[in-house]
Formats: sequence, C-alpha cells, structure tokens
Amino acid sequence: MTRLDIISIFPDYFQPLTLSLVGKAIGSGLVELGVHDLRHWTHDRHHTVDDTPYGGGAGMVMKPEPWGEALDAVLGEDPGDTVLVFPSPSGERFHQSIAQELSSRGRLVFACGRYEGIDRRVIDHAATRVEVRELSLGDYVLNGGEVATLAMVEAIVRLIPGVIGNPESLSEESHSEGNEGLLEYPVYTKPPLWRGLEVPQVLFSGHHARIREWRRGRSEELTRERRPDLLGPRDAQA
Ligand code: 6GU
Repeated sequence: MTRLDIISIFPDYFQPLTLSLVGKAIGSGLVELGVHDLRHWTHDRHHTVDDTPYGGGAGMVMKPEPWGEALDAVLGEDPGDTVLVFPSPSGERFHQSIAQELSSRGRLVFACGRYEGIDRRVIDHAATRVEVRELSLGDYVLNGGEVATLAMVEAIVRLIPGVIGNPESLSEESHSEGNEGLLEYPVYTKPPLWRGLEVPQVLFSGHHARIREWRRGRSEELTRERRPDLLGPRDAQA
C-alpha cells in the first residue's frame, strides 16, 4: 500500500486521478489518496495564502504559515518512509529513474505551489524533518505545481507492483531501464493494409530473432533522429 497526499489551493485539479489506471489502483487498495485544500490551514476571513515578496519584484509569494501548518498536519508525528515533493521549474529534472525510485516508497506528499513560489523557509524547515525533493518536469513554465503533480503521480503509480496487469510491457517502453535508454520502436496492429500504408513485412515473419533485430534498429534510428542526447556523447555526433 502506497499513501499519496497532495496539498493545493486547487483540489479540483486532482479529480482526474479517480479515473483510469490511477483510479483503479485506488479502488483496488494498492494506493490510498488524500487531497487537501491549503486554505484549510488559513485563519483570516479571506483565507489568504500569498503576500508580496521581500526585496521587491513582480508577483506574489506563498506565505509560510499555512504551509507550515498543512505540512505538520499531513506529515504527522513520524514521517518515516515519506518523500515530500515540491514541484518547481527550478527543481531537479524528473526522470523515469526518479519515478521508479518514488514508486517504492511508503508515502509521497506533493506540495503544490502557485504564484512565484513558496517562502523558501517552508522547504528548508521541512527538509529537517523529512526527505525533500524539488522536481521539475522540464524546461518550460507552468502556472503551478498541480499539472506537474498529475504527471508525476501517473508516472509513479503505474510502476507500483500490481498496478499494471502485464508488467513485461513496462520493461520495453521508452525510458525504461530494460530498453537500454532508447526510444520505443513503432508498433502496428490489424489491418495489414490501411489507407494504402502497409505493416512492415518482417512483423509477419514469425521469426522472433529477426523481429527483435528490426525493432532494435528502429529504436536506434528514432533515438538518433529525435533524442541524440540519450545516446551519450560519442554516438550523439551525427
Ligand atoms: Cl514541477 N512546476 C511548474 N510550476 N512549472 C514547471 C514544472 C513544475 N516543471 C516544468 N515547468
């Protein structure tokens, strides 16, 4: 059983997690999900979560007090095997290997910031109590951590043992360790001829070694064209 908690000022963003594979993992008891509204831990009439930045500059910063109380409540007395994730465009780049590692942890807490970010002391203080990871999806800016959390939760939950019916499908996909860092080869299904386009003949051959070789070749070709960075410094030179 993996416990997931998400803290956000937009709890409605996480409605999609009740659907599909993640929803099934929750339904089957493999995953337990708690979504928490940060404003629950505000005490003023307007449920204020942000304020102007010290030192000046544009935008607003999330106040430390609501975050401090929220994390105290959600982490509890003994955070144990918990990882606290702060999604942030200035975080470490999220990767399949990080998803793999997080999928084996007992509990994950996602703290979704908005505006120009959360008062730094919240993250620094939390790091004295629990393992903290600041994670970014990539080099572009989203309005807050919510969409990034949805993506990370999906990437992590599908790797929890028992969530995917056929775990062999996991080892051949792009970015998995079993695929040696190559992009996945193209796939085809019936009919054999569609809108004048044929399925590559080798796939009808029943010759497993030749099929494996063809797929490997396509994987290498695709990776060279689209993601030479994955091939390492020497092969990357086209
Ligand atoms: Cl994790 N958060 C935000 N706000 N923007 C991002 C991101 C995260 N990853 C890429 N862009």
